[in-house]
Amino acid sequence: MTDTIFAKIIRREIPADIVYEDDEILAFRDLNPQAPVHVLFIPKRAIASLEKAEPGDAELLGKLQLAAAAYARELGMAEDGFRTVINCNTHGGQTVYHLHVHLLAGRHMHWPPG
Ligand code: DGP
Repeated sequence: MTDTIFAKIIRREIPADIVYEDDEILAFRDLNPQAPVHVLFIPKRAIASLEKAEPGDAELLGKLQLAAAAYARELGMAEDGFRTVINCNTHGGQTVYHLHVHLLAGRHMHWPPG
């Protein structure tokens, strides 16, 4: 897998506004926020996209979602609601090929997405 901007963030080679970290996960504010809270939850062990995820990644994928929900709760934004999104490949709008969960919160979101 080729190196990505997120791998550089994990290695602290470029700065990011990190809001959460554990052994397996790093979370930082999106550079181009689409909501008052827009945080990216990424696995430290890189997976290029959801399409490339394997059965052995199931627990890690669950942990990313749970970390996002826990952070929304910590901010007091979980009861009002939030959205998590994984964009996959070109049609999904993925631009960085290191799997990530977007956490969006702090405004009413609409459906369907554009
Ligand atoms: P996606 O389109 O789902 O692949 O989302 C990639 C997101 O990554 C996009 O919302 C912008 C964000 N992003 C891209 N480069 C950087 C960066 O260098 N720092 C941070 N914090 N976010 C970035």
